Amino acid sequence: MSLDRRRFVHCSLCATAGSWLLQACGESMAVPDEGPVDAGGSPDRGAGSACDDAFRGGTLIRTVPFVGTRDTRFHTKLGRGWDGRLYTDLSALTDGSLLVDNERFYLRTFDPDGIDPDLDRVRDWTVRVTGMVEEETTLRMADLEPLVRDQGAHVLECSGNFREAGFGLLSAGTWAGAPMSDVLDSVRPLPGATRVMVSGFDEHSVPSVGGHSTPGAEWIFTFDQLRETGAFLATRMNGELLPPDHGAPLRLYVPGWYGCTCIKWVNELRFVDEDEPSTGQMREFASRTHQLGVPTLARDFRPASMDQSAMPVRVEQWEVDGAPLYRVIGVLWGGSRPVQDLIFEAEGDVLTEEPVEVCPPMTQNQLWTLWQHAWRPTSTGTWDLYNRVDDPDVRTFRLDRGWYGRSVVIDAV
Ligand SMILES: Nc1nc2c(c(=O)[nH]1)N[C@H]1C(S)=C(S)[C@@H](COP(=O)(O)O)O[C@H]1N2
Ligand SMILES: [Mo]
Repeated sequence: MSLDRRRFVHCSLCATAGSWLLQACGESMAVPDEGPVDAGGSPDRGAGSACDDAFRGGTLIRTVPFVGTRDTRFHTKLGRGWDGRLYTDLSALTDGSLLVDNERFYLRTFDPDGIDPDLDRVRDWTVRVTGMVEEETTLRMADLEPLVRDQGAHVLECSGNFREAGFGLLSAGTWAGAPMSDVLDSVRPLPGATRVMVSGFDEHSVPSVGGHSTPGAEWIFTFDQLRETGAFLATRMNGELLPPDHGAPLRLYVPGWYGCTCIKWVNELRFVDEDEPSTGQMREFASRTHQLGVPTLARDFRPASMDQSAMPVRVEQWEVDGAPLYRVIGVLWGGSRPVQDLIFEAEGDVLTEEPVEVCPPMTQNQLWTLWQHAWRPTSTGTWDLYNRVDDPDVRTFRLDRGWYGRSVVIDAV
């Protein structure tokens, strides 16, 4: 078993178990703080036809399925309450369809049945502003509405995204919402207040099976983290009012951070100081957001930002000039600046590494960028596919550990 293959097997456990196992894979856990994430970029055009040269005049034979994916029903609501999931089929991403509509956008936790069904959420929802403030107040949607503006297209990923579900806990959409910086400006914190705990409604009548999800959805941020990421309280998604399952009427969105920080059904902003303990939600997601252990204080959590990530989402078998040629299509997302040096790694009998020409190039980090690669495997059999970024200045915590590795069986070369 080669080193890389072992990396794959190890980390497939990590991704599913998502606990201390990850740390068994990680050698160096010391990761510096992430800088600000660009806000306001525009959707990328994706892999355009100008990049299809290697396949021009060829014939598409078939789409090669990924192995090791459970028989997942995509775009279907599965389970209930906290355990409610909807997995997005990423293989459908193509030129010009980089956004996922609201019915297909991944779900992690369904609309809580503890919310009064007769409540008019837009009219009567309240957000309490509490803790270390000069005066505790209550915000209504009508107070936030004047602050709402377009926030552009962003990708959202569950930190517990995993191979067996086709990495379908990942989607992208356009958002509108009230900037947290404006909300912070409207509050007078007491001296000593340095952080905000954002809480969301989280009462479901059916407990999580096996206690996978613990009640309470709260994440604590420094004021600077909320300002610098361009965090906002989202009211709209893909041009529509936020759907109930996505947190209606109000959810936090933290560009560039994992979904577990993007609290849905927000109902409280609590101002706290440096001694505030971490929340149950933060502890539940500590390993999946690559913390050092499970810090007991909020201040010892590092930003739950997404490092630069990449993976194949579709492999097509073509016949070009009488010979098989494989078109590997993938996405690049996360990170804090566009990368130029993407590598495609295929590990079968041999390990091959080939530079990927991302075309059109990656220009922003908010939305994913499509890439494609013409691949000629040297032998039939099982191949494990990975990406790597050939730039020591780009942090790739998960890529380094094979998190997004995927496998295909090649039967013609
Ligand atoms: N109140 C509340 N907010 C929550 C959660 C939750 O269980 N309860 N799950 C979080 C997690 S883990 C993720 S990945 C995202 C998922 O958002 P989505 O279902 O809109 O895609 O919501 C986050 N916000
Ligand atoms: Mo998540």
